[in-house]
Amino acid sequence: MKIELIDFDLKGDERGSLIAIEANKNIPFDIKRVYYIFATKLNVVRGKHAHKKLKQVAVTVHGSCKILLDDGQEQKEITLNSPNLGLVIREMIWREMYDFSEDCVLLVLASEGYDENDYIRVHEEFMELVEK
Ligand code: T46
Repeated sequence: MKIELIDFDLKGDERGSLIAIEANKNIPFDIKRVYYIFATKLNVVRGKHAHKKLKQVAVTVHGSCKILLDDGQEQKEITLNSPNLGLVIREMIWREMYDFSEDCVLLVLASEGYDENDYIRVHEEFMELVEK
């Protein structure tokens, strides 16, 4: 599985840093929704699902966490610990997020609005679909 990481261009000067995110420029889709995950409790595993259509980019704008990606054949663990780095999570990829630092703010840019019908929440179902 190819891991797609976006290295955001850092606009830094003597005042500090700025990163600009733009749909179809440094993000490979139209951004229809933005959400962020924070104040995650110790030892919590979030995610544990795949999406049928949704594409996303995840950025730890503060702190760190780990993300496991599973395409049905291979699993890879990515540590996100920089606001400079965006992880692309495409459709039909099982994801789990864990080892959140106390101060982690995980920003997620999504290609579609929220749709519960787009979620695959059972791993066996996900495996059946990817094997088809
Ligand atoms: C994903 C990973 C990376 C909404 O009402 N609107 C939203 O846009 C989202 C994302 C969630 N919700 C509600 C649904 C649940 O009642 O917020 C609650 C927590 O959502 P969930 O349990 O799905 O959160 P995670 O962290 O397990 O998964 C989320 C995204 O849902 C998912 O698409 O890929 O982050």
